[in-house]
Amino acid sequence: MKHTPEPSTADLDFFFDEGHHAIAEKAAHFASKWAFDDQRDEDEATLKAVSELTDAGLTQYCVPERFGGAAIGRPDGLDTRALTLIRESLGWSDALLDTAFAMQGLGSYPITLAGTTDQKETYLPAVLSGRSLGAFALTEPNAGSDVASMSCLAEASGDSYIINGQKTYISNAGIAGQYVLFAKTAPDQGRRGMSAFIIEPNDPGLSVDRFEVIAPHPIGTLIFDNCRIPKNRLLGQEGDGFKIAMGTLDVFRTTVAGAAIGMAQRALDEGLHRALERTQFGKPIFEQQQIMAYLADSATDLTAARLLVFRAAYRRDLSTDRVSAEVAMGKLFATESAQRIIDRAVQIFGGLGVTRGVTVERLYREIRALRIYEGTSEIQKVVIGAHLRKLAASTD
Ligand code: COS
Repeated sequence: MKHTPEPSTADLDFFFDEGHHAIAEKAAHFASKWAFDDQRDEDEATLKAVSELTDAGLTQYCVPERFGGAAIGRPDGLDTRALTLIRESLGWSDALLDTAFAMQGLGSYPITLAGTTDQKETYLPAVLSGRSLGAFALTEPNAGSDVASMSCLAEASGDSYIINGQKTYISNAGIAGQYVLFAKTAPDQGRRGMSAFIIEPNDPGLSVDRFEVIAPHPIGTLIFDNCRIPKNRLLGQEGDGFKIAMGTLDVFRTTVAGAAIGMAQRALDEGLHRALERTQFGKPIFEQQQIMAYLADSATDLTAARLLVFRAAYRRDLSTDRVSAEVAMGKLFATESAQRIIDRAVQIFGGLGVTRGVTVERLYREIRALRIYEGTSEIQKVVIGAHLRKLAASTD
């Protein structure tokens, strides 16, 4: 069995520039050294992850070159291929490690995208140095896929905004150094009434309620009770919130797919090794055609996923067009196929596959959320469908 992740730059070189190979190697090396610990405290493990990812030079890809980040891609943007390659290796290793990395990007990219120079200079260096962890607060108890139906309210009052409402399923809740919050400034205007803000952990009126998920990492609900923030924490203009959120997800949905590919690769490695080692009916179970077919299907799924995902990342980096449909296809196929690949690996392991502490059992829990967060599989199909409708209209 391979003990290191195998980055996608090896055989998909047509999608990559020279710098990508070194980034992928660095991430793979880091991921293979990182030790998973089942008994850990999630907050401490996340802080340790961010600190080590920073020291290893990986989080520099979460901040644009113009603000001290890595010199790759556009100087004022992020390189999707670099982020996706890094998450591929981190997903192979440990979902908490992957989430810790992803949040440094997801929780700061709206500032990169829409912040003033002052806002960028205040928040991005802290993300870059690992001093500040990021968080992205979009979802509410009653507004998940239907983002525009959110009810969290930000009312202007003199030189402040007063915020009331709740945000839930927020990774890094309680340990983030800055939260990007989406709230309504014009509640009667649907998505056009959404705005984005930067919230600091000590803002008066903010509290956090934590809960646990099947693959533990720091996550919880943010409660805003007359939370007052200065007006200069608005990102972009009032009403820009929906576009900032969608523009951010266009980058990070591809990286979620990268993490899914890494998890799937790990499951395929584990399943193949087990199938070759485990003997039943007098021969390795690999020789049973049903098991061989599982592995063949998994290898084919994984290869197709890698092609779709890195095509989306490549298009996002090189094209100025919206690439939401390609991104959606990548996330949809990579997360759904990773779930199938991991499920087959559990099946190959038999009873051992559902035993606590065995890697495929952990992967089985880790992959599940990726089909939901940053847009469910069903929402990805809505995005692809909307693209098809638009194509049909443009060729009529
Ligand atoms: N970049 C820039 N602008 C974008 C954009 C993007 N990626 N995606 C959409 N927009 C703009 C559109 O151009 C359109 O602008 P105009 O109003 O000027 O025409 C506007 O935003 C609305 O776009 P669209 O019509 O596609 O939005 P819908 O309301 O039909 O659909 C869905 C939105 C359902 C796709 C969206 O709400 C969604 O992605 N939901 C899932 C949310 C999610 O991922 N939650 C997870 C939280 S993070 S863990």
